[in-house]
Amino acid sequence: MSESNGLKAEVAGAGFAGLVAATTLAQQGWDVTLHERGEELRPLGAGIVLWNNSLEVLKAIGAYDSLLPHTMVPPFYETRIHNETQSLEDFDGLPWRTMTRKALHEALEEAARKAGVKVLVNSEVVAADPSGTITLASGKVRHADLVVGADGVTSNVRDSIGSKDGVTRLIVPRMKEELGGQDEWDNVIDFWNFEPRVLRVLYVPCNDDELYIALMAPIEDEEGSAVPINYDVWAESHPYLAPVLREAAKIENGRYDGYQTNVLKNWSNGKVVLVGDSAHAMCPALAQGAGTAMQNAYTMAMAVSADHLDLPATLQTWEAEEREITDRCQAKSAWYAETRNMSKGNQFTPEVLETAAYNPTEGR
Ligand code: FAD
Ligand code: 5PR
Repeated sequence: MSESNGLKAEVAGAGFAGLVAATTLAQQGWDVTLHERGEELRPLGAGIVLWNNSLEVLKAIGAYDSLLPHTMVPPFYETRIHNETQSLEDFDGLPWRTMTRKALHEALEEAARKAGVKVLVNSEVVAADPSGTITLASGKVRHADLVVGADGVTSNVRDSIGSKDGVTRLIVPRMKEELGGQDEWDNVIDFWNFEPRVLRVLYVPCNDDELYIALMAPIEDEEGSAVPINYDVWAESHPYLAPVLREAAKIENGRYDGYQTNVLKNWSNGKVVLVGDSAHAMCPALAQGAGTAMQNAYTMAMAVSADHLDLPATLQTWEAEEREITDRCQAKSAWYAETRNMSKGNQFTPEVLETAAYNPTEGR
């Protein structure tokens, strides 16, 4: 850990973006307070796929080693239409891993605490000012050299657009034997069914015991988007997944989320900067929302630590250097969500994997 640099940062939101920003800043010598409006630190959602860009960030901030035992690298990313294999992709050795969001969150929380980040729960940030102040729900005003808004897509959804599909995400037991026991059940399998209705199951093993499933249905399909999930509807469409769907139907507190994306003109204003979903929420097709959130949280924290004489200018330079790759990823994700073209298989071309392959820690 570096010596104190005498600078103070206030970070709003303890999601993946806020935890990475806060930890990196603290490791670089900042006095960091992280505000979480919830009563405890915990992730929303179920499982997650991470790629090289965010895995490198986790290594750089010392969160990788404790996370590793809770993750896996599935042999293939398989895509099926009506249960017929369209493609088996392994990304030519590009690093990727699956895990539960809980495991990722715990590893990041541990790194934040070790770095000396002060975490305040039940602390909602209601406003921020470009001069470097935040106002809490309690009415208290705090001053800082840097304010980081990492409070997610609902913080201030500006140009948010709805989309035609959405997903219910759940963690269920692996049940590899019940599914038949073959090695194919270690793959990520993206099961796309279009007839007689659009019902897709993305099957993502996270470790020996836990399976992440994302059940996608159009927003207007009341049965397909129902929570708890409608077992009969899903099992009729995907009978080979019956044991897993039976477990999924027992989960009462799931949620169906429509895809959301937001594009901002600028990611910063004065001493206030946005990172993660508050700046660039994206459709999940390419599994890069959290990856780009961590990537940008890290590069922002490193940039302001290297050059803090004129922070508003540093933030603008950082955005100019780092923004385009995220914009491209966000646009591609939106296109895939709109066209459902991931179903064709073999879509993870080098161009599509541009963000996944990026190493934000190189040269820093
Ligand atoms: P969030 O996770 O939303 O965290 C925001 C935090 O701020 C929360 O803890 C919240 O309680 C807190 N907060 C909110 N408002 C305030 C406030 N006013 N004051 C204080 N605290 C506040 N990404 C991947 O990389 N791989 C995937 O496989 C993947 N799959 C996805 C699947 C789906 C269906 C969806 C919807 C997204 C997926 N993503 C994936 C994207 C990923 O979930 C998000 O991009 C990521 O969680 C964003 O992190 P964040 O920290 O910016 O925001
Ligand atoms: N990829 C991943 C994912 O969790 C989802 C999607 C794609 C890893 C879930 O929504 O396209 O919906 C997707």
